[in-house]
Amino acid sequence: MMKRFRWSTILVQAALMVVAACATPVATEMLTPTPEPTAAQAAPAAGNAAAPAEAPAAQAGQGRLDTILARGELICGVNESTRGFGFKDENGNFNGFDTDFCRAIAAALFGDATKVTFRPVSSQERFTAVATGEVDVLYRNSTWTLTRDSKEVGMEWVGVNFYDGQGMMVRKDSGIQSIDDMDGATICVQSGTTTELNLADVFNDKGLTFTPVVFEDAPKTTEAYDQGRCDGYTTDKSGLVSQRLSLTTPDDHIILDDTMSKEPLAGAVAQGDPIWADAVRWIFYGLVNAEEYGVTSQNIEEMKNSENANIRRLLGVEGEMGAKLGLSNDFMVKVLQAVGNYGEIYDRNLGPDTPFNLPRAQNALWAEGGLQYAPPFR
Ligand SMILES: N[C@@H](CCC(=O)N[C@@H](CS)C(=O)NCC(=O)O)C(=O)O
Repeated sequence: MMKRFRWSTILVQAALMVVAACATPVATEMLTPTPEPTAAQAAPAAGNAAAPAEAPAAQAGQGRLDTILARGELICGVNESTRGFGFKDENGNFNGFDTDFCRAIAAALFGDATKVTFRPVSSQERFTAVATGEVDVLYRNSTWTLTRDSKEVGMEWVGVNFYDGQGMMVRKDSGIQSIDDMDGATICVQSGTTTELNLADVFNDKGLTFTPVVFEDAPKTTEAYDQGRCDGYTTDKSGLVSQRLSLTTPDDHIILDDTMSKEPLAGAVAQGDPIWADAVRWIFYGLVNAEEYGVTSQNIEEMKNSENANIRRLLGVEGEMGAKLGLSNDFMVKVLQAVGNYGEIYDRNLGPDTPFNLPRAQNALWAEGGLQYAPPFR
């Protein structure tokens, strides 16, 4: 049986965190919500705003992988205000679960995880940044959907690194216990997200009315909710755990048990360059396989002597797996030395020793009842 994600437990633990996540309230700026659309108007295309008509194909004769190798560094589109996932600290350093996947790619390509420039991208602009080639890859709590996988948005998705779902935060003293208690509610939500679309779907399905108050970024959305302008605040549950910490009194707020959607958060590259997409995809699969085979950042040398053929292929001791992808055969050795396996990345950013202490839940390996399952290196 799969373990249930216990958001109430997480909240208590997350409340210990002092510094705000996902949003630093904008103290001086006027809050200017975009015109409040009706539920029906809120739905079309908001999750795919600013999408280009078509993704550019690889430059003549030179694919993205070659371009990046020639450039000598990776450019990775990330979040800068979601602590735990993608966050720019006081010193300008980027850290978080998503940013470690960027580092993994840099390690695979250059044997050096520092050869990456992090480019913060907003919800609205992220897919354009990928499709126009401004960034090589996107790791920014982005949900894989059909439309975003189509020519309309032009993404190629490269493996779900975090299975999430949309949630709703409300004030504890509101008496609200589930979304069913929210008829007529005003809900703070961020534009350019699946969140905005799901909100309309869920309330419409339940026959409930609501008024969305839409903001362009997380800090503005959080501040508006904190000021009491909305009865509820909705985004990915991971985002809510982060956002809640930036409220004046986090303990006064709860995340409801309702899960409003599936939010498979994944890396993405531009459509039209399967060589690059495969390289990124198999770096991710390598991280998951490494955890499955018990290969960690600490035991690589020992594991190179393993008689298990899966491990030998993963570490490039046997076979030519890297060469088939245009990478060195020991690319996963470099990745694992730099960032560790999937489980190590998870634990370092979200695990028991972090303020989040998010249970692996759906993000456990398939063999442990979760959904993380990587095809074989052979
Ligand atoms: N997974 C959803 C939501 C992603 C999203 O943009 N979430 C917000 C709420 S935490 C965010 O990351 N905001 C960061 C910001 O605006 O700085 C999607 O792909 O549309």
